[in-house]
Amino acid sequence: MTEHNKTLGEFIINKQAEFKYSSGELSRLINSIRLAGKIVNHEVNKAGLVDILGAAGGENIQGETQQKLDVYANEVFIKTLINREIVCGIASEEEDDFISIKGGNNKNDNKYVVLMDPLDGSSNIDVNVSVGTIFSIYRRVTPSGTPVTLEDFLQPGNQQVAAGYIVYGTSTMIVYSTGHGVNGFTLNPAIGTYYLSHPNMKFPASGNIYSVNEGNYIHFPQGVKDYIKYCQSEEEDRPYTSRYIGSLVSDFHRNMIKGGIYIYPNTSKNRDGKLRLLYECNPMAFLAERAGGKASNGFKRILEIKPTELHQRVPFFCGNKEMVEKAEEFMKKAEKE
Ligand code: AHM
Ligand code: MG
Repeated sequence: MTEHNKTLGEFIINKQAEFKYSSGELSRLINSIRLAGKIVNHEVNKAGLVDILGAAGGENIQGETQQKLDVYANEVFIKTLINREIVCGIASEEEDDFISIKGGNNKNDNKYVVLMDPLDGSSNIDVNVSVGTIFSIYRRVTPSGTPVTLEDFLQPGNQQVAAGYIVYGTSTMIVYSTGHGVNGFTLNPAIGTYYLSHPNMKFPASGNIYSVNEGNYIHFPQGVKDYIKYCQSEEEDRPYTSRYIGSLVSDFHRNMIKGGIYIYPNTSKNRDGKLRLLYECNPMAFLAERAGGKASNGFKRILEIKPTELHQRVPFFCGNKEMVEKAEEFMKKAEKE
């Protein structure tokens, strides 16, 4: 069988032995995420039919109340994860607090915690632009048999055992890593099967795309302003191309394939930027590093930041290693001046 004929199901089974805690539970956990992704994909693809099927908050023709898609995605992922009895806790962008989950025998002996953004970039749905799900998986640090605590969720990103995203785009793809490389699978919607379409994804050696919301330029730190001017200057292989979808998963996905940097910096209005450390930046940073890229807050590695709050925000510079290092150089220089 060639790599490209391989389905995600087969790939998970083949790779299970590579994983250091290979009890099969992590494989089942990834399986439940791929299933929830299919359900959400089905719903996201119907979003344009809102006038026919009913808007969020209203009733559809069957008399069912329509939910906002991000709330729907949150419920689907939570239900699917709870059903498998592998996860002892879930934190979500859609939930103020974490959820504690008991195992099948009513004991607190499940091993994994999942942190997720069930539908990132959901404001893009109304205009038919790609959105995504982001997930991050850790082993709990508190003793098995006790309920999970905040400590299980506030682990630095370098403790992640797996992370990934689903992009609901022109095709639906799941891209994830359990620590050994990053692999991408494309959904064949006709038969509901994901195929390995992007084995061992790597950022190209150099990149020429920068992705940042330049509308906020006036509020950016001097280092980011200087880096943007550098990207736009006519020297060597520059000016670079500017591409910004405003959907982190899609911007990251494009930059990993084509070579680029994504920046959501701190601004004079938002001291810590906009993106969330635990379920947006850490999983993307984990994938970036596994794909030969880099992720930083402008000064230090994202994966080494010790979280203090579930929903904490962090400035985010992520993409080709060289490009992130260059941006860091400008940040450092501007700080000294
Ligand atoms: P969300 O979690 O509320 O959807 O916000 C996250 C999104 C990212 O996907 C995207 O990169 C960013 O917000 C865009 O923000 P902005 O519109 O400020 O550029
Ligand atoms: Mg989000």
